[in-house]
Amino acid sequence: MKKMISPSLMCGNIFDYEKTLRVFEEEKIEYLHIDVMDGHFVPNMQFGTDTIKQIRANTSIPLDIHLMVEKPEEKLEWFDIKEGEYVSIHLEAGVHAQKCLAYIRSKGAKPMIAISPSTPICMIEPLLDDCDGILVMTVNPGFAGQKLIPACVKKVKDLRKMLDEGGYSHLDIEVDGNISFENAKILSDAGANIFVAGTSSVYKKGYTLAEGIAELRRSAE
Ligand code: S6P
Ligand code: MG
Repeated sequence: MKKMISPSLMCGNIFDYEKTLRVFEEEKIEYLHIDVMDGHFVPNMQFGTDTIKQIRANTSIPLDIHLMVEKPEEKLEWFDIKEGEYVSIHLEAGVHAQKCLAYIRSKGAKPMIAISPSTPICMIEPLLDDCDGILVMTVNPGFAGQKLIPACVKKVKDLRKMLDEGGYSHLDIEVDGNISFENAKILSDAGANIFVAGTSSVYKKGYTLAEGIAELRRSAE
């Protein structure tokens, strides 16, 4: 499967977004990871709907919107989801995951189900037909700069096996949280193919953005 990079915009400095986006475009990054936090599902807040619309209007990079919000079924319409974007909702965020995934797909976008570290992979089995991918959180959602929870590596491996055995090997596995150069290699070997890049790689001190991207690509191959 093609290995893809999705840098998290929230890890950058808001005053540098313009420059950051131009570098991401030059480096041909595949997706731009947009974290949305509501202060309820996670103890933090991030990116509102108008900001997302402005970001979309100012870059050709397709968005990868990670919704860490309660009751996404009540909020999806606010985002004006576009064709070709990835949109992930958390299984833990409500009881209407299937309905949300179907709505995302009806917009021509690619639905993903996201799972927090404590959620077992068997929980998403009934949703596989409704998804284009699974976002496996490798830290508890809410903040950048955390340490990867080691059990998540086995989870990715087990998930890739479950997908392969069930006829779902075409589904993407995205990993998010402390995707350092070292962890990217480990998770790539485990079966992940989309890597959310944050403070642990692309924005790492001592690297330019372009250097961080190149190093992450090497690690994930
Ligand atoms: C965290 C969020 C993530 C972070 C990313 C930060 O809740 O969903 O997308 O932005 O994980 O990267 P790092 O390398 O600082 O963990
Ligand atoms: Mg995220």
